[in-house]
Amino acid sequence: IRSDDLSLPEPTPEHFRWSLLHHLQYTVGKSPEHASKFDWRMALSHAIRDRAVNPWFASTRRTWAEDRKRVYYLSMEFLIGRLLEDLAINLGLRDVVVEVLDGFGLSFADIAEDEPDAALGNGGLGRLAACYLESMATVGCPAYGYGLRYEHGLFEQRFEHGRQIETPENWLAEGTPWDFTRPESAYQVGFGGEVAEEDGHQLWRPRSRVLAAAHDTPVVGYGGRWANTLRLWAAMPNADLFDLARFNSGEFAAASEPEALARSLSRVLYPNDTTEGGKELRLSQEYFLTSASVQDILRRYLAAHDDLTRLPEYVAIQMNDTHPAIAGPELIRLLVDEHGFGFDAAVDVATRVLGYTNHTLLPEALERWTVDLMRKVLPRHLQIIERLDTQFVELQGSRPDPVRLIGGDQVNMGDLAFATSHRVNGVSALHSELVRKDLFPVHDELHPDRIVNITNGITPRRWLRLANPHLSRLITDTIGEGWETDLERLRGLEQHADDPAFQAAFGRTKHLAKEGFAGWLADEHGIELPTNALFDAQVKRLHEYKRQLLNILWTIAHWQRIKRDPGAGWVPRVKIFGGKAAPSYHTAKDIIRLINDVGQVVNNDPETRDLLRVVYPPNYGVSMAEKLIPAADLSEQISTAGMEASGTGNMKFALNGALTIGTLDGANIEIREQVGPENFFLFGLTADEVAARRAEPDHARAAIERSQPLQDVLQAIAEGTFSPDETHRYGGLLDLMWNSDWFLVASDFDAYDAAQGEVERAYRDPQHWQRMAILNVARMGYFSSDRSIREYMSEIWDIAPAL
Ligand code: 26Q
Repeated sequence: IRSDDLSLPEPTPEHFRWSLLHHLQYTVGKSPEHASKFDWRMALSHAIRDRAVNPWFASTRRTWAEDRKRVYYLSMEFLIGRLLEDLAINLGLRDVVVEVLDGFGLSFADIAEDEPDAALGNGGLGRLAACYLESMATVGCPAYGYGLRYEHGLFEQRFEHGRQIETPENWLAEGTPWDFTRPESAYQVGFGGEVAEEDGHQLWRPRSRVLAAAHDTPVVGYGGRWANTLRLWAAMPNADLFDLARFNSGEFAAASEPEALARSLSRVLYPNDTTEGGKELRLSQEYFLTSASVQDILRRYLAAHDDLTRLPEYVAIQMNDTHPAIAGPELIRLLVDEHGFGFDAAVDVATRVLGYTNHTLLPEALERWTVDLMRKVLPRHLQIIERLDTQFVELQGSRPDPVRLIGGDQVNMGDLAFATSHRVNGVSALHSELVRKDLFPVHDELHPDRIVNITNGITPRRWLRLANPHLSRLITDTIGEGWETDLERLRGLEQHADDPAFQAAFGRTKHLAKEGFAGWLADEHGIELPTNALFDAQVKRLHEYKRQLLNILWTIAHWQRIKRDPGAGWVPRVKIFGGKAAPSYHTAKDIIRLINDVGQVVNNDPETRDLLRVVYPPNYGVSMAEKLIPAADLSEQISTAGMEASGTGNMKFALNGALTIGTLDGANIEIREQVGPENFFLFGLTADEVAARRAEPDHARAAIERSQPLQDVLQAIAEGTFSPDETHRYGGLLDLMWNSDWFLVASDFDAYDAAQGEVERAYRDPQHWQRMAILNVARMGYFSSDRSIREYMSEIWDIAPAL
């Protein structure tokens, strides 16, 4: 039987209805009378998944038949969210699905909402990997995503008395319909032990081995013309780890301990979005992902080729930050120790295969592992890194203070990743420039062509078509179909920006999205919102550099002003916050609590509650973003200049017609260039000015003393206005404000206040506002992740699209 003989008939409503009932009965084991929402969701997911298989097979077969180069995207994080509606849209099945479900009295939206998010990531870096997977499938780039199949994704957040409480996330509790388990694709990953020398060769004898088992999810591009694979590794104990003798003698827990330790490699995602220094488990997770993936890549290559010197013609490996940067040493190790390569030849092949994307300049976020830990976990790799370090120092000639891959007692993973890659990229124009000047100046001098910029992008399928059906329909009605895969076509909206009828229609889509979000907030959290208000949103991980503190301090100032003059014609505002703090990041948690405390007071103030609300729905993630972003009027992108590598939330908001209030940071700069400076609320110090201001002694105190509104705000906090039961609750934050303020909240406060005044004025003129919002949507085509991926393909991977 050929696979073609099994291809499915056209997805007519009749056939799809049959398929749904078939899966309900034979996959889920339920009859329609007894099926729960969960049962229907599983049956529906399987019926849709069936339709992914043929494009998936066809793409795989073509890649083999044409012996194409493939890209392997290695990432510790894939922040996927839900998949049901994404697949339905990309396979062109959404309308059929709605119709068939309707026939059973079921709502697609309701069933889709039942799916838990796959939250296998922290934030921007993980979501970028998910957007890139979807774009690679859409543009026809043969690709695999490699990651870990965490049992527990990013923790769930709730608030108790305004404070963040974390609970374990459990997305696999009820099983996932999307993955195909591949027990036959399993690899041994070694840890610890020693390196022995045997007739001139180094031989690593690991102390223990853990099995990596593959779970595959098809990733279908828009239109269903191409599909790739997301391969997630699950850690499985080797059978010999279970000590049957101990078990039989009654030591049940002890008998299972080694098994539990092995499984811990894919147990839980680390919840920090900067580094967790010195943690053996984290390093082991990184190696587990990398080793299993590199073994799989070589196995696939050797199934069709025998000459490993030609690997770079067929394989590109992209490292998503330094988390998989052990890929360089691992590839060199396999080539030297198992395939007879000389060291230099192995380094040459590895370097031509590898690329490294940098996502951060924050010094505390650059990964470093102590030499002792490296030696303990990966002794052979340490030898290889030592040799690379020696060569790298030699390359620097007589430079007095050479850059080291191993400095003092630490292995610098950024320098290692740079030295073993043929391309290193930053994620926005400004960021790439700072990567060149501040992070890797010496590397850049040695390899002037290595650093390139690839500005981030977002997939318009999920972030416009799926998330914002009302606006999507208006766009299609106005400029026709095709913008989903050719986002520059949104330019066609420019000519309608001054048309009052179009402005009104555009305004209605925004209002519908606001009602959608408000309805969800009421159902899910019992919070009622006025939908005539300006929705002002800052949603992202909590970080001092992202300056949620600046936002909430301004909110207090605004509240104080309204109270002083309630009749001054204020624009009603809803300040929306969302985001999680790393569990051990105490300052970030204080800021969360302050936001919630301010909300308590402001929302219950009868003088102001029609004009100002502060809401902070807990557990922000991909699915909440899909509801909130289309509803926003104003997007807060207010990081200290020079600190946000790119941002991608900024792009999602602007694409959905929110105006940005923002600093000259990351991709904000390019967004402002694209949409036009007159359609963007700019404020704040530039990256250069930030550096200069930090050098001024007592800049914080000086800035506070210049600003009466800021003094009033800080005084209200100090007096316990928002913590009446505990006056000194925010002593720590206030001390930071007065005495250090590394992130220049005080220095930028007045400029931010002025920009918010501009926002207020602009919003009072609905036609003017609508026009600016339309022009934002029309000019965001550049930020499609399809554009980013095409740049990776030509600038880094040297892969031609298969479509
Ligand atoms: C590393 C080691 C140990 C534990 C955790 C980590 C870790 C995990 C996640 C370090 C960093 C991250 C995530 C970083 C991140 O999300 N960076 C963001 O990447 C986006 C995509 O490029 C950018 O848009 C954002 O500007 C950047 O902050």
